[in-house]
Amino acid sequence: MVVVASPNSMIGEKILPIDLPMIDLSAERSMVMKLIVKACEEYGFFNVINHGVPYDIISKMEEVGFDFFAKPMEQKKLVALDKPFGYGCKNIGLNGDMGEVEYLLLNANVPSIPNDSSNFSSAVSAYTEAVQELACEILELMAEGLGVPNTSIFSTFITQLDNDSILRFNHYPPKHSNKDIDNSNSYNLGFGEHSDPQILTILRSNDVPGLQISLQHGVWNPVVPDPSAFCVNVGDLLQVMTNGRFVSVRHRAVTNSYKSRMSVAYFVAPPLDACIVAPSVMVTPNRPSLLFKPFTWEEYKKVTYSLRLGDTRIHLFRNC
Ligand code: GA4
Repeated sequence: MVVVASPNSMIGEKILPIDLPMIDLSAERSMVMKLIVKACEEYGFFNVINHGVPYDIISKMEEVGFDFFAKPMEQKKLVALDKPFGYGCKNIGLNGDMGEVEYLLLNANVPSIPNDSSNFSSAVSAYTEAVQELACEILELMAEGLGVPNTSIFSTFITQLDNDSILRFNHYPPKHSNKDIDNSNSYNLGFGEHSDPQILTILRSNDVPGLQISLQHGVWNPVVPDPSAFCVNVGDLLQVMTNGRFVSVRHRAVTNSYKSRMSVAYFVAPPLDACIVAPSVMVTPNRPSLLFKPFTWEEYKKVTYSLRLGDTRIHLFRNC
């Protein structure tokens, strides 16, 4: 078990709950664009409601996800796909990171598991298609809100058939099965602090808390879970493509609850050969030159996988 000291006693670490901006996608478009841009600049995270993803698609996905994790370990371990895909327990990535989590990592374009005797693949495909559509809409709102002339500049990466998007189911065990025995503020680390390397992440979780974001070094902001919303966050590539205007904020997941938490993250990634560079409109008097050198997603991904989970990588691509 990976036990981390109590947040209250951990030297230099503060816990400060926040309410993320809650954006109603059914509201007036020009207002939605502005709110999204503001949230991406200030928090790198926001929640969306009235997102158009049907409730039954979400609940079927949740059901097959929980059914999968309820299987015996020997069966789950059989889902061993090409690295980094497949089932994993406690080992995160390829360089020795560990956490109190089990997960299933899938190619979002083929979100299936071998010997699928349940409705797993059909439920997960329906979910992925719906969330992909939502991601396209949000990326278009962002481009429009930023005043980028080509409003599909970001969303086009997902509509390309060879996009490298992935889907991750994370299952965090409860810290204790009985809330009465837990009077401490201590927590276990489910998924250690990191930023997401891709363009955008669309996360859905059940009603169990665990996600924390860090808006300031040494301060952790727990996010209140809302199963009717999606939690959206900026990834490293979007920070680069907005010339640093949007921020890819570090976050982590802790397991301090008495109930299991399941989150499902859709990570929007471009094709491997996509060139990542900010459009010229992002060079402004406030940001008079390109902060990052152009690179391909393949180059960035290679660096990501060569480092540890908590390492920062974006600065390796900064212009001097
Ligand atoms: C963090 C975001 C996604 O979960 C992920 C993770 C990936 C993995 O679990 O294989 C990484 C991590 C994530 C960043 C650093 C590297 C790669 C584990 C790790 C130590 C699927 C991703 O794309 O990057």
